[in-house]
Amino acid sequence: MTKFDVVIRGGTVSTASETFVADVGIRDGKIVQLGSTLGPGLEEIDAKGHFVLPGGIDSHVHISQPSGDGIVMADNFESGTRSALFGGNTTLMPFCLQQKGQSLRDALTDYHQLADGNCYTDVAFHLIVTDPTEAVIGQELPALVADGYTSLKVFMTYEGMRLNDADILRVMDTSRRTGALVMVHCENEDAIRYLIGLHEAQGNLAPTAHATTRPIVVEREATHRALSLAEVVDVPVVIVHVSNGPAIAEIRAAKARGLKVIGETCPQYLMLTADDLDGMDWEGAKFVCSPPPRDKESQEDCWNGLEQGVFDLFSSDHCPFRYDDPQGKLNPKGKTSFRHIPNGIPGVELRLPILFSEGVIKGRIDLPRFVALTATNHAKVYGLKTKGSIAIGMDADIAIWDPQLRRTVRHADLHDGADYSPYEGLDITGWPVTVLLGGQVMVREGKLVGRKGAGSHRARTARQSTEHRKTA
Ligand code: DUC
Ligand code: ZN
Ligand code: ZN
Repeated sequence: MTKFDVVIRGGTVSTASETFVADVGIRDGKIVQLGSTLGPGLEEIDAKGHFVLPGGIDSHVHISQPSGDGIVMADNFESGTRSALFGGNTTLMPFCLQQKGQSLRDALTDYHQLADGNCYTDVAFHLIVTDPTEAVIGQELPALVADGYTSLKVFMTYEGMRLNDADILRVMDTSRRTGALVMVHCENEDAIRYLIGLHEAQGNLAPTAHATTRPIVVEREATHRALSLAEVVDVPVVIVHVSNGPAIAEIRAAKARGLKVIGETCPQYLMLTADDLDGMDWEGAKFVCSPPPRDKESQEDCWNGLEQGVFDLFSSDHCPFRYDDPQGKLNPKGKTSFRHIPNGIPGVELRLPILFSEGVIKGRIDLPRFVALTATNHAKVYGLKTKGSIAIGMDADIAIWDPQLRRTVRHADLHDGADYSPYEGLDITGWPVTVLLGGQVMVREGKLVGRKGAGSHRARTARQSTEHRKTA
């Protein structure tokens, strides 16, 4: 009998629907057999007492994204994917930002140059459309969807990035025709501008004003609008990084009307509150992200959304900036006003351990739901056909977890390029210890053994394109 390349023996395997004890046989990078007495492997991994889970897929991360005005993101593809790997992930979906005046193709060329050969995990790029010219809508997007870039994000906030409703409708319409999936960042920029004006007039410039100028109502209104626009165009939509109950209620209502909505939330909305932005001196800058963390009630609402299926996706929105750095949070302007503090926090390495410890260990969600929220649903939603599950024929992207390992978060133990963690001091039970990408051991018992460049970009297949039902 041909040997397996690797056998993971005796672990507790979980998929999105069941949990069972099995050996996992791997050959040529794929899972080829599951059973109780598999033959030998060239490499044997003892997983008794451990969980054998699909490698995490983080479908919302920002890496090496141009951030304007002397600001530099803390992670490039090498550090970002290495950090992700230590957190039990095997695929990341970073955003490729189209800068104003730039073609999507050129943006992708730049992004591939940064990523290719430098990744420890697989990657699949989403596009960010900021300049939806006739050429972008009519030619570039359809061609790129055909080439496997099948999802894109639009912003309703951030001057220079946001689209107006007419342009969002145009992007949604081309997405319906091509089978691309639209993701929307929902915050009302004009309302935020108005509130910023009020705060600045009163001299409220500290980081905490970031949260008060982006209150729940601006997210709720934009969520309602994005869902309404998707309903008009008759297209599925992903509402990303949802932070609170009223926005969740909008998603529930749209689902009840029959719209296909995919909801996403992130660790910061379970673990942080706006009070964290009110730290000593300018320490609150460490927690500035958009939408901002809210309050205890919102945290509870987000947990309920995860438990009850309003959310299909749990992503990190990893968007790291160094804190004590003139190119990061404490840039010269950032020290004078919240308005100039770059938005975003690191989280790619702790997304899975946080949900495991706070969700599975504390009994809020079971292991199959954890797997669905962190891997399987991401693969299904974004068309990563061979990823996200432990099953025959799938890529052998696997994280082996020690469910009893307890560690306190210290940024010094993490692997990202930032100089702090927003979760410093958090006690976590349950960590990934060994991670395989395409059957290759990348992290063994907490030590990096894989090589940079083992991960590569994965093209995807689009959903079925559809006719507008109301024109039929
Ligand atoms: N907000 C975003 O829209 N993107 C990245 C990080 C953030 O805080
Ligand atoms: Zn966003
Ligand atoms: Zn984001």
